[in-house]
Amino acid sequence: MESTRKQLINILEKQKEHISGQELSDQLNISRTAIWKHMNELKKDGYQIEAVQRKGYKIISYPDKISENTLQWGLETSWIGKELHHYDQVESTQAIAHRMAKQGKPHGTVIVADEQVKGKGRMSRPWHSPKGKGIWMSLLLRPELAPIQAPQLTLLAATVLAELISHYSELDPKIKWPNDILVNHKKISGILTEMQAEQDQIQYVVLGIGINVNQEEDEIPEEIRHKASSLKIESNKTWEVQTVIQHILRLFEQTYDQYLDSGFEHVKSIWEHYGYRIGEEVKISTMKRSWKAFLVGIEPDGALLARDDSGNEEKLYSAEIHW
Ligand code: BT5
Repeated sequence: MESTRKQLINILEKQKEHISGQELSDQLNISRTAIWKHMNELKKDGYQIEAVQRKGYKIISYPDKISENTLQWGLETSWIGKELHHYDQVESTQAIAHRMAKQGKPHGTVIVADEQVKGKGRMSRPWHSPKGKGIWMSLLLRPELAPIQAPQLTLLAATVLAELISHYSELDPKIKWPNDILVNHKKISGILTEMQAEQDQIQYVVLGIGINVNQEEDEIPEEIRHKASSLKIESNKTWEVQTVIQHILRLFEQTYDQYLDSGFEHVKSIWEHYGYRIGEEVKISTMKRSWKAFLVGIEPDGALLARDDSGNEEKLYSAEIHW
């Protein structure tokens, strides 16, 4: 059952003109005094509401502050973010998503935080997630896929982020295998996919997305400043975090549905279109050897395909690539 507040917001959102207190009270089946109290609460939350005598109420502007309501407002997705949890500060949205997965929360549940104090990357590396400056978000997915296909979801998510940046700015994003989004050779986003699986079936996947959005240069930790950046630094404009989250969720849903319908081929070609140094020669070292290779593209199991001078192709899962 939707809360009265949510229903009220829904009605106001659809309204082009003012709507009278009486009409709201009829539709929601609550008293006019209760409507008035809700309006005051909304104003406290940063909604600007115009109240005109004999005409009624109308929303003039929405709060800047991110909340569950404002994120869901106008989201227009069919399954992602139907259940959405927003926090001011968390240790890591990944941990919350795992907990929610175990509680049985549905496919498409989204966890967003303004700040993470123990944000993490792969192999427990730290992920810097300062307050209000970026997108720190985890998606809970329950795909009917085999565990071996899970890396495809990371690759898919990377294409969504690259497409989005490319669409909403003049920037030229690149996807560095396996999971970094670079702009002008600097990392502005990382993806962390964690999975719980039984032999041949994924139980759930927690897909963590971190994007540096509005940091200034001096807000990037000094030790990573040479290799990390933000959308703002690179584009010279401030981005509206909330709008970017909504775009990501919409495009993610669309891309994911298409992927389930028609397979990985489409994701692969978009990935390769944005792939960093794909089609170029790089130096690669593994435990066994070090050689020069031409990067061909990605494989359905998430491997990076490289070809050496004699035409031998090799699938790389973990190797040091001298980008
Ligand atoms: C990643 O790991 O790139 C995955 C990052 C995933 C973060 C999201 S945020 C929401 C969710 N909740 C979490 O707790 N995590 C996910 P990896 O490829 O291992 O990169 C980590 C490395 O990137 C670090 O060792 C630093 O060198 C660098 N780094 C740390 N914070 C950064 C930042 N904000 N921007 C760019 N680089 C960063």
